Amino acid sequence: MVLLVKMVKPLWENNMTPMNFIVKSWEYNDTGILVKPGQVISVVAKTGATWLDLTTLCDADGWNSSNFIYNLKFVKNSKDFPDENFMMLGARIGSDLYAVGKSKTFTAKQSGKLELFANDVSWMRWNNSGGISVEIILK
Ligand SMILES: [Ca+2]
Repeated sequence: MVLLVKMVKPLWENNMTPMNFIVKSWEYNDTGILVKPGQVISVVAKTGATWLDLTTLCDADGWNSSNFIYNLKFVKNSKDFPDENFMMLGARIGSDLYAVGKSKTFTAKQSGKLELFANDVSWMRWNNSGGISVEIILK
């Protein structure tokens, strides 16, 4: 009898970076990367990459408006990052959020899966479309 044993290793032990990934604008995207506390992560959006918030085209830095509706407290506080632009690229590891925008290097505070998403009001992701290509580098 032959037993096949598959060794499962956390991704941080593998030499898998840089990794290309497309962040879909309407959901939290699981990159499949597990990180540990202290892990240094760089996320860089592809130059010129854009996505849409209904009809507003923007890049990974997102868009902002002085329109009072977008600045109502209950609207702002329903965003992942209340004080950051709509559609700014963000990262999440467990309960920790990291503002990314077009490019950011940050250090994980806890272990968990690395998720990427567009900063938006939780009930208004449905009108987002497109995805932004990013390069993820674990250091
Ligand atoms: Ca939206």
